[in-house]
Amino acid sequence: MSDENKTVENKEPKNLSRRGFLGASAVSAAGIAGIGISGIMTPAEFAQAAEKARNNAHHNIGPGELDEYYGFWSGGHSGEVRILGIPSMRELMRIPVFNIDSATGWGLTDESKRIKGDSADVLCGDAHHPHMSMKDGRYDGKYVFINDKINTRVARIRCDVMKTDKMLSIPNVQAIHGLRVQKVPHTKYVFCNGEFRIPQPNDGRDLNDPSKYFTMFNVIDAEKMEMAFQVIVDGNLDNTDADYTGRFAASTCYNSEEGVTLAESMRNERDWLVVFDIHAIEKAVKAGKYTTIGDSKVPVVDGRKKANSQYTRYIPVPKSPHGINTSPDGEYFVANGKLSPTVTIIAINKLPALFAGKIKERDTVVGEPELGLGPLHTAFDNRGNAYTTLFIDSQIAKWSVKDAIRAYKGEKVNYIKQKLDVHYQPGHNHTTMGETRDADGKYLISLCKFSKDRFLPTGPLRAENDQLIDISGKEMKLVHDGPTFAEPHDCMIVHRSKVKPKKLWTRDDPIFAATVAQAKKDGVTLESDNKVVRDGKSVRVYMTSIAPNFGMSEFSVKQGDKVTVIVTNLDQVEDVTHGFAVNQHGISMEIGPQQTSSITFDADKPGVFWFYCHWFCHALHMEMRGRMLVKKA
Ligand code: RUQ
Ligand code: CUA
Repeated sequence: MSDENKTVENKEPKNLSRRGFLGASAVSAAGIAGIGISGIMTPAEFAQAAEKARNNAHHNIGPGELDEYYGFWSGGHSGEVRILGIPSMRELMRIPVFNIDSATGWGLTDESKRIKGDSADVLCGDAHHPHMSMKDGRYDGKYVFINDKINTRVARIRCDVMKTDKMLSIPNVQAIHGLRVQKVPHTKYVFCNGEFRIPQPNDGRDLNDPSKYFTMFNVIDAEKMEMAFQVIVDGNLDNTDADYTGRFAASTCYNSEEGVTLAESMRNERDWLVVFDIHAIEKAVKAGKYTTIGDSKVPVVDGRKKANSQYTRYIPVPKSPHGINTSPDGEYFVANGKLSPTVTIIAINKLPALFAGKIKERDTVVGEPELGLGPLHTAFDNRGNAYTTLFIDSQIAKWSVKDAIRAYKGEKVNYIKQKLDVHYQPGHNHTTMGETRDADGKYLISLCKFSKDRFLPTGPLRAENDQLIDISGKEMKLVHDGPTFAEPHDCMIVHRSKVKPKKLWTRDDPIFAATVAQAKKDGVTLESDNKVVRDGKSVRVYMTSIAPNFGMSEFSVKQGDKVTVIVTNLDQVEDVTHGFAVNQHGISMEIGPQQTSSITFDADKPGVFWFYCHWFCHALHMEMRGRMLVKKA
């Protein structure tokens, strides 16, 4: 890297379109022109040619070209979140969240441990549902929230730096599963479900008395990342979604039987959708009408049927519903049947009457189309169509919401428009911008749990298959197979215009503010000083980095010291990240341009230990190293 590369380049991001984003329009125009040369096309021929060009063009993003959308993929039990470019399906980045990550040091660095807080020692997670914060029902590009089902946590990713910046353990529940954000007026709250019922209090006294078990709906203050309140419910809670008025959220329940075994939880022909009146609950909490559980100070209200409250209503729906999705026009909740071949359409504008006691629960149901076997999740376009995954049938059913409602009224209409085979057993699906008012009906992702024969076999464990489907035309067209590692559980797709990532860190970033504050106390200027500060047995080693050098080529400590190495990357060049790794100590971290990172370890072995930079940064990257000298105690 020459010196000119090291000059400050802190201009506004380049206009993406300058890259000659070869969207569908350019290629389709070329394709159509090619066909058209031999003669004048009839409208039918033109339509056919346009269709063909569309099929060939949309997802074809060439080398050096940029995608139109960011896709945020949950990594399931790998515990991370991944960013994909859509429609190319290229993986752009991995964001470690609940896992530990060797490359970035997530879970090892002092900054990440501070962010993980009380769960700093928990090294795994099951990340299901990534959802971006919104304003007026549209993505605002600020945060992505993600749940951890294994350890009952919710984390937040800051989209300017694409790093996890907050993590919260949810008290008094187990297995946070469904997670969505309040869409309107903005994401004040994150809603998330405790899936499994547990004894309350869960202190060993009522292990085997299921009548003492319950679970709760959890509401988090999105900006503070603190609990706002919890709502006790009957049954259990699976998935959730919010409406476009800001008043309601709804969660599916597959265990209305309140059983603790599979057989017990499958007895009923109908389970339910529980609808929460967020405004009523907020009001009660403000008025102090709540209780608390154990040591937790979180306000808890009772939304069980027997409490006869204004907080909840339970709408019966066929057997073991799973996904719940709000249509982007704000009109309907669609609950997906799982063990029933149907989905249930609930009119959101009837919910105020239900809460006012003017109509009955089932009066809110305006459609119950039969779609096929194992409906799990539904996505939407901007033309009134819904797309439902059929797990057992390995298909996506495309259907018209309006026609399904007409059919429910008794009209003879075929609401199913197409069924497309996917490969195989789809769980979630997601359309471009489809969970917002900006649904654009261009692409659909089908997250298939099995790939079987679609890829070269890799031993007993196989990739999963994320399929890209073009839905912009009359018919759904499968255009790409995307093998992925365990387990893209869910995803969401955001137009690139909504996301504004930084090129460099800012020196006052809150992610490393505590480290900066410590340096101040130690009288260290991070941007220039290279020195060792001793504080009893605690030793803080401050160094800078600028390609291809660390500010220190060696430092000395004593056996038995607790050593914290704090590295400040002075490079101001886009994309020049350094690393810091220490031999034989399990120490590894990333230091992005202008970032400060720190990591703490015990110097328990006397001797010479090399430290080095492990992010390839310069022609002399291999030489970017030094010695830690540990004197014998
Ligand atoms: S759930 S496959 Cu964890 Cu999102 Cu439906
Ligand atoms: Cu710095 Cu490699």
